[in-house]
Amino acid sequence: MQDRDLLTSRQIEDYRRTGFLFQPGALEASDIELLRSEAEKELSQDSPRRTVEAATGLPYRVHGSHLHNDVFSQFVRTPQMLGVARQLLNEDVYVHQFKINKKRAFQGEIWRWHQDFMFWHNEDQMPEPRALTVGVFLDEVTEFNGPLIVVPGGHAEGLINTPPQTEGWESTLTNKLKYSLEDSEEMQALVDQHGLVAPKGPRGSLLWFHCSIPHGSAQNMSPIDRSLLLLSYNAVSNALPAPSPRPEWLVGRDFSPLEPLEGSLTAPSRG
Ligand SMILES: O=C(O)CCC(=O)C(=O)O
Repeated sequence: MQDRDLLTSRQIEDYRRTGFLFQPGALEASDIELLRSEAEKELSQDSPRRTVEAATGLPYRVHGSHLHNDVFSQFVRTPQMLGVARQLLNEDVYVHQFKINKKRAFQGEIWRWHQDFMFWHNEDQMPEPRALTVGVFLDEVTEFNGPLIVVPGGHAEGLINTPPQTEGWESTLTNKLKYSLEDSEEMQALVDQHGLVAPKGPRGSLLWFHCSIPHGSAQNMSPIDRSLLLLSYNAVSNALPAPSPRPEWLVGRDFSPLEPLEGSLTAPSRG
């Protein structure tokens, strides 16, 4: 199958206009179960790539698993991910960032409004907003467990000027966001104009979104976990021009075009 066959021209037009594309229940059940169990393994292993809640010491985020875990390294190259990213960005891509965010039942915290490109431009010198993220629903996402909310069409307005609210790259690991759109008049105006959308769906749903779309998510006060795998691709022509102090597990430095995986995702062998 060629990349051009993965999405219809209508889906691509919708993505360009709204800045997002939702594919409910798109992944095979066996693939999503494999990703879920590998995500739990990643979250349970102590590592500098893992971020824990200050109050409880419980992990809620891990970065860079595609560089350390064979299933995730395969996953970023599956045609369903890589092919769609190439179709939407219209060129070869590499992985700029990979993270798993677990928003725990009863506890999972808010992610304030932000634009990913604000971080990638200011912290990593990414030249242009030619990057995107796919959010893979590792759990069912409902209105109760903190769905990701986007401002449809908000990507087209470009970056909203936001002064840094914390210092140092380490603060970009946590949900105390360095560049947050909270209290921003521009954000208010965008929502007045475009409204808000929170795509919801079963495990294995895919939410593609443009790196400039304003987004965020509320606390999870429900008794149901909400884990989200966030895989960000950048166009090869938009590779970072200079080193950044952020480590490679946080910001991709291998700018070679990714080649598609042949065959299907394979579970690690036991023993
Ligand atoms: O997990 C979420 O709900 C949002 C996280 C997010 O936007 C991010 O990590 O940049």
